[in-house]
Amino acid sequence: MNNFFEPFDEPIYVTRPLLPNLNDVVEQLKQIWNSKWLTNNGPKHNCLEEKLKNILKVPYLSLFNNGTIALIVACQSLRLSGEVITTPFTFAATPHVLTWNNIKPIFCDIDPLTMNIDSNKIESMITPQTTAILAVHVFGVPCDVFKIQEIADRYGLKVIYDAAHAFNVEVNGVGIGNFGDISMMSFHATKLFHTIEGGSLTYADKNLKQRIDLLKNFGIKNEEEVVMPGINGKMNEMQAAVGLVLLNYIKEERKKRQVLINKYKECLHGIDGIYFQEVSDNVRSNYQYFVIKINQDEFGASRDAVYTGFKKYNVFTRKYFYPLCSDFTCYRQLPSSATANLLAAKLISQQVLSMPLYGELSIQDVERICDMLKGFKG
Ligand code: T4K
Repeated sequence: MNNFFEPFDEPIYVTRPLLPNLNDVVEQLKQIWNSKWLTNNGPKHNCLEEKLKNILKVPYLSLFNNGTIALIVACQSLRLSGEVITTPFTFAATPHVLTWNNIKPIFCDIDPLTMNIDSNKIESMITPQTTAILAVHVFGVPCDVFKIQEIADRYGLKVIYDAAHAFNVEVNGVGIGNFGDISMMSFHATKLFHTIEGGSLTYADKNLKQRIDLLKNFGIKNEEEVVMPGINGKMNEMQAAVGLVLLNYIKEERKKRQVLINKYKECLHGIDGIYFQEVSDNVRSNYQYFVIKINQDEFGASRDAVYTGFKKYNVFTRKYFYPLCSDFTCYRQLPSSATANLLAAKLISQQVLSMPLYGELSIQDVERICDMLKGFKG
């Protein structure tokens, strides 16, 4: 492989957190100091919850200290048990949440174009033990939400969406958090909108609000009544304050990322063996990730060679999501982890590469990264 380029002086990571003006955060912190109210449903927490409900166009929302705890509570709140059908092409948190609920993850293959759970294969994975489908809007691209709901309704299953990547995504103008019984969004530092660590559950069932809010606060109803075995899932006031400040920045950040993705697509268009994730026209994207697929036979170099090659230029792409969760030592013995069941997921996990994407990158940086990629072509 020839290379004609100098490495970047500073490392280029797959992402960098969106950081607000420090003075704005300090102002928020002063208010918290004065109030002496640091956590447990404080004013910042409640304010952020209200604002996010409007932005995400959802009727009910509960904030959490991170997305993983939120997802654990989502399973608890719907009283899931037995088996839940999910995707192996996701972050470790997704199947782990099932395991923490004493539920067996059943891995279903993915659609190679969207990289989401293949809705045509879900039905064949249903058994008498199945209680739900836990699908992931991977990289913020929506699942086939209508087909999944139709299957769930036919079999009496619950649907939870791991929408960790899908903050403010919309389908046909409807907030993504409205689909299924419950959706979880992550507000981790690596996300478009973040609270350093954090997350939320959104849902349409009014009755769930009380149950979810009890579950995230040890099940404490009042000073003398604890009504269920809850956990500590509360978002504190500092987290909420960072979120409140960042709400003023996300529109601009989303726009910058859109421009960068357009540049990536323009520079990489027509290169043999480079493919993009498919997104339907009815989707309002959040531009959370930019992911390419590298077909080794057509490109002349493997995904791993490209990943390693980039490092020499101080560019740190990521192989999200390799290895598949079904290949983790804790899951590989499951019958649904068999390669024959997950042919598309296996292939995609070997081809996929998450490219650097964050508002601070310049157009020139993207052009340079694309030129490097072209230099790896065999
Ligand atoms: N479901 C799905 C589908 C998910 O993707 C995730 C999380 C969850 C559930 C769980 O949600 P949370 O419980 O996390 O809310 C990162 C994130 O930590 C994780 O939240 C995210 N998914 C996952 C896809 O990416 P790592 O292990 O790859 O992070 P790390 O530390 O390698 O960071 C990636 C890059 O970001 C670094 O190379 C540099 C940059 N970075 C990172 C941090 C933390 C910074 O520049 N500053 C920072 O503070 O998991």
